[in-house]
Amino acid sequence: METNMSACCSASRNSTAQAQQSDSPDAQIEPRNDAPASNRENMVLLNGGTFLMGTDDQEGFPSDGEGPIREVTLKPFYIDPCAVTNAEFKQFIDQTGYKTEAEAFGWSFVFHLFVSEATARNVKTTVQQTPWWWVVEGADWQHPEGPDSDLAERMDHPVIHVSWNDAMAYCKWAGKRLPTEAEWEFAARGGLTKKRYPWGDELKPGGKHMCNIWQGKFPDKNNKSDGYAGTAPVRAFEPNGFGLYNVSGNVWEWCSDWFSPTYHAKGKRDNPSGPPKGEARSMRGGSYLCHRSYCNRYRVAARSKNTPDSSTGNIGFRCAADVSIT
Ligand SMILES: [Cu+2]
Repeated sequence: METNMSACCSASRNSTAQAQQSDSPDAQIEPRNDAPASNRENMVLLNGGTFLMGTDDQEGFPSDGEGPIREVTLKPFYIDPCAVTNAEFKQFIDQTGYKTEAEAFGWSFVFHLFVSEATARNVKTTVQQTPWWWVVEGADWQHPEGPDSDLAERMDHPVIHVSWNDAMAYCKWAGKRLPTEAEWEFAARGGLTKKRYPWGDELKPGGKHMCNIWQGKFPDKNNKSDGYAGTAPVRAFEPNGFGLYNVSGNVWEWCSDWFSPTYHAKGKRDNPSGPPKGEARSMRGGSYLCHRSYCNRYRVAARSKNTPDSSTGNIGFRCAADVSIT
């Protein structure tokens, strides 16, 4: 089961696939006129300092490189309280005309239960190891379940079907950047030490749902007892101690680091930013598809990865920014 466990929550584009796009997707992007001065006020300023990163939790996946628990020190930084929404991403697209990689490739990965009968007839490819991921032509951020879907009632949900490269382009426009994995984990912990979740060690304190994950039998029956089968609005559920929403569950969030399961065991502990190169970028937080029986990665120390041009219906991002020294 180990293969399935490590792959259940994401699917990657085959490296042989070629997008009809110039080599650097964000090459044409100019920062918006009002960036960055006007867009810090809605961000959360975190003081950084030294915290305990990683876990040796029995529920964890040591092969993902969740451990060892180590002291990591961070400079102050800003981070968004929420993942980037469809409304915010639309503003970016409207101002720049940027074409996402899902649009350039002409398809993205959609979870099978969301695909309409009409769209399903055109699906030719599923992912062998993870057959619940379907290659849906015409699926992109504006059409999350394929060409016959839209964003109605979901403008306050996180944007999905965005690749790491797309997220970087958005950040460039917004005058922001992606958080490092260390910043993401520091922020997600909300000031707590060595806890499993952003709110503590118990998944449902007092029986209360704290995040958007899978309930039921994965991958065929989602009971939706947390209220959602797919994405939830970015401000659904309670924020953590730092005022961040949905760090656990809802959508995976891209981080700036290259992913390595081992690098950080010896790598630097002072503002670490990951290995100098790699094949996949780190993602954090887990998604609405995560379930304890399969992919228990909505824990705050859990990690995953995907290639920078991959997009799925359960990966989004939130932005961070430097604190300028004056
Ligand atoms: Cu998962």
